Amino acid sequence: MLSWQRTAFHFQPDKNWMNDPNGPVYYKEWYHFFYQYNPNDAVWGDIVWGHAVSRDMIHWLYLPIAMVPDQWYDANGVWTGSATILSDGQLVMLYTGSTNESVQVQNLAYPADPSDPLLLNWTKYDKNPVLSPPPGIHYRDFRDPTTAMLTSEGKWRISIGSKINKTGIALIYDTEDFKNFELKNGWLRAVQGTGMWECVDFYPVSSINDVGLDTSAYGDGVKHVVKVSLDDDRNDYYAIGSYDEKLASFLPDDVKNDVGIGLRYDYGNFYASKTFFDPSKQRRILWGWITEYDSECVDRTKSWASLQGIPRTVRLDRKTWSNLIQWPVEEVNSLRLRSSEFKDLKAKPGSVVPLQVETATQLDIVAEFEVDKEALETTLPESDTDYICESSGGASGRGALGPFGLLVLADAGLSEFTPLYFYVSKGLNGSLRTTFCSDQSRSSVATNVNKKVLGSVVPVFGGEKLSLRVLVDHSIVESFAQGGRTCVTSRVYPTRAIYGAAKLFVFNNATDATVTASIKVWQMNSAFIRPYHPETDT
Ligand code: DQQ
Repeated sequence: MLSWQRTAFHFQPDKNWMNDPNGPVYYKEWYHFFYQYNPNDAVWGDIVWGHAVSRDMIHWLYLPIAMVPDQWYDANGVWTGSATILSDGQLVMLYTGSTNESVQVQNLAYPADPSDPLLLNWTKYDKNPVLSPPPGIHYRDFRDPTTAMLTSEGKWRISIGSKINKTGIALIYDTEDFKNFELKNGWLRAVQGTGMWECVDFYPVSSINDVGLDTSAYGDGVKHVVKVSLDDDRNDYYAIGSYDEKLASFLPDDVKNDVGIGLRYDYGNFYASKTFFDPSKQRRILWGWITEYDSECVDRTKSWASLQGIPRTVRLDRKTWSNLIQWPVEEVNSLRLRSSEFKDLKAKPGSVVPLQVETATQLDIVAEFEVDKEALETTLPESDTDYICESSGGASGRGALGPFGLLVLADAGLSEFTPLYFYVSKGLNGSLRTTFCSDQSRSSVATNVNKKVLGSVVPVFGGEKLSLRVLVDHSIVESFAQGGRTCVTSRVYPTRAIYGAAKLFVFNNATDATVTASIKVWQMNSAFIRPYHPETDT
């Protein structure tokens, strides 16, 4: 049923429900990926830790379930947690258990056999829970421990998300053994009005080069990122700033972009994300859960729900200094097959230009757009400089200098299509502002799916062309604008633009400017994602 919606190179279980990424880690030459999983249904519930391993984060082997709710302290679910590799190479896992009375507590688990590269068996510490909600914290508002980082005193420090009234907070604990913890005074950060902070992530990024940093890196040339998943609006927000290790507190560089009120990893569908440091390639990798935008009833019909985004490298943008750069891991390029190239293609105002590619359901697209210089100079300032994707009317609303971009997962008659577009607007002072949007309003003739226009402003420097990378995989479209400064993930459910009927177009709906596009399109192979067979897979 609805088999054309199934993705081909994104990680998802063979059936049923999946949500948050848990404890991603590189261990004995394997990438381990754990995830919130319901083994019994295609909706949330009965949560266990699913487990898969990979050599390259693209091809996966499903392993047996790693942890199930078999103790009073996780009877209502083995919820989200994180891995920490200790200085001697030992691996520890902290996770939230929802107890038999639905109290949120933190538990310790570790590999039953640390010499097993596949980490097939897990032992839960016999004195769990190691942490219960402290005074003043509601018993259902205490979850999702972070990967630990070392303090200058040689202790391990973790953060746990919570809230007090409507103020989102990140509690801080220090520990020497992951069994006994000391609650620090104050919070890593607290922001009024942001509600419950789920899945806090806290990590360093280099301000001197593009190399990823170990989670404990601190000092000169290091900035810090705090990410929270806001339960109230189900989006992932981050802030870049400074971390005072002695005070155990984080200060954003720009309070307007404080934690939970400013920047988002992704302006589409992306939640409960988590990063980890990959020592094999000196990079920080970001995993994010992509939910469904259809109904539970349909999910049950197709017998699966949700997938993980393509893992992304994440680093500081050392051109803007104000945002992160996210980019699909380089390993995804190994799926590229045949390519088609379209150079200096002119799209006149009001035009739609078909691109001759084979099937257009599994693609990696790299595109550059240049707006006619004369139009940029002569266009009169507009009043709508604060173009907002959500309220813009999408790709059919016309301005002098936009929208223009691609139509993906489109059928020949354009009864279904998903525009990914830039919109350039000129302010009264002559300055240009660029927005990137993904318009789901006409992705499907089905009525019971999300039809929002998603996106946000994207920083563009003088001399830069507008650039876009898009991964299309049947029912997911991941867009990385301007090298990964602004990212938007859409779930779309075409009913006609499927299999061989799916096409790709360039469009320009600006009224005053011709756009020149150069585009390279690769057909993408499917990833191997299958169960592990001990006899043949060792
Ligand atoms: N999902 C987990 C929680 C977490 C939430 C439960 C975020 O630990 O807060 O499945 O999606």
